[in-house]
Amino acid sequence: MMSSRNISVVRTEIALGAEVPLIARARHVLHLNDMGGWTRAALSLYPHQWSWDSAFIAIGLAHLDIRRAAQELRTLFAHQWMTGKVPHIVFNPTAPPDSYYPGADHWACAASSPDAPPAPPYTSCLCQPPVHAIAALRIWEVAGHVGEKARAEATDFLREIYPRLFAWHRYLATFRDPERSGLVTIYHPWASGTDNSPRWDGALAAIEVGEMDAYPRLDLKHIDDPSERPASAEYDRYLWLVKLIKRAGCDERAIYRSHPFLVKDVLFSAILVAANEALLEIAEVVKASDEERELVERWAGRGRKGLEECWDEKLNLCLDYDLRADKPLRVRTVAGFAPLIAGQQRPEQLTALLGELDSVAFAGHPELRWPLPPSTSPKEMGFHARSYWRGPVWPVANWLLWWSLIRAGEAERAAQIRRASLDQIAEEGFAEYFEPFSGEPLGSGEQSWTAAVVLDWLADGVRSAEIRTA
Ligand code: 9WN
Repeated sequence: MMSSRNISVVRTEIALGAEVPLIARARHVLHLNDMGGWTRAALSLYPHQWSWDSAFIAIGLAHLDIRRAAQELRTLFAHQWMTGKVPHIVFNPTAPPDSYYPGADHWACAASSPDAPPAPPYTSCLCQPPVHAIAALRIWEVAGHVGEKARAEATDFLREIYPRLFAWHRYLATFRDPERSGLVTIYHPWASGTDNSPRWDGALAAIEVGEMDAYPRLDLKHIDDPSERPASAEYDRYLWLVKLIKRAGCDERAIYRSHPFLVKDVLFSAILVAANEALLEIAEVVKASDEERELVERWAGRGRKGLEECWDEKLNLCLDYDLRADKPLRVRTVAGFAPLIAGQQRPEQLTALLGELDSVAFAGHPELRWPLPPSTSPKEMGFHARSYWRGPVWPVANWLLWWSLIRAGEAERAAQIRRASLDQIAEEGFAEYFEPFSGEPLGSGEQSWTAAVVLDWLADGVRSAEIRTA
């Protein structure tokens, strides 16, 4: 099981003075995006509440204000569906109508599903990787360092959120894995959180886009260079898949029967394994029933088994599986480190994964500005240094690797990722992602989750209390 004690293993001595400007800047980004009870993912490009962004944001907020961190998750889970699904976006009713597409109007259909929460606010009917239990546990751990009152409040929060987290994980283990493979099925690249990754190219190529109305690329208004965002051919497919999901009435079973994009996502599944471990720790705190704990343990075990079956010995990585084509999607991306993220990997597998991470295919590439893994290996055909998840370095992906390396007992490697990430952000700002060779900040500026992971990394070297007052 994951231990809160391990988290502080890589504490390094940082002079508080040297880091204060970064702390203040990170606080400023979260403050700027604070909508009162929830945080927009970014100032202009993403004016709504995104599911996994909010989980990372809660982790960062824990170091500033425990109550506000808890509120971030509470607000998100207030829009949980009857099935247990946590929607990938909760739309901000006050966002200008032409700020994001597809927005609330486009997804309003989801509200007609008998499983949807009351609207407005509207939600999408997709979901994103389940970082939430990890975040809830992190809030409770940080509260323990703050003092008895904070810990007691955080324990109350865990009691409140536990049944919702349990329902969320049960939804993923059932609706999203009818085969009981331990692997989560996604039916849209947006659900993976790594939208235009070449992980999905093979599965998307098989999709024939039918009749569609013209649509606006509002996302392109917020960035300088269109190549930083997904291409039109990709967007056509994203919107076609949304159309099919709407046509199926957002009904999970109907989608599963007819949808052309059904993929077992190893990164999503690995995060779920780690989140189930976190949920077990939460279950212990809130004294959940033995029956529920056994179920969560079973889900985690099944997840590990499923990931094992997706292991590719030649690539030393885990591969997603295309259910429609009935074959693995053979592309080297950061998602391939899934067993590391799930934790408790076999020793030989850990060695293989670390070798891959350090190799020229990832963080050991000699031309990198910082030794941080590009989202897609530069050795892949689908690699593109500026395009979104096709190559740029993403701080949240690095946070996941850092956190996983600590749990795997790889403190030194974890410290390297943390240091390089902090250097990158201190120099280039709180961008959504970075060009791996030049280090240029790309995508959105003032991205909330970038600020959040910075706060969590800094808490590793300075106490949260000092972050609160900096
Ligand atoms: C679609 C908000 C989200 C992240 C995703 C990232 C991007 C949206 C988009 O932004 O996705 O959900 O419009 O591109 O890929 O991981 O949650 O930050």
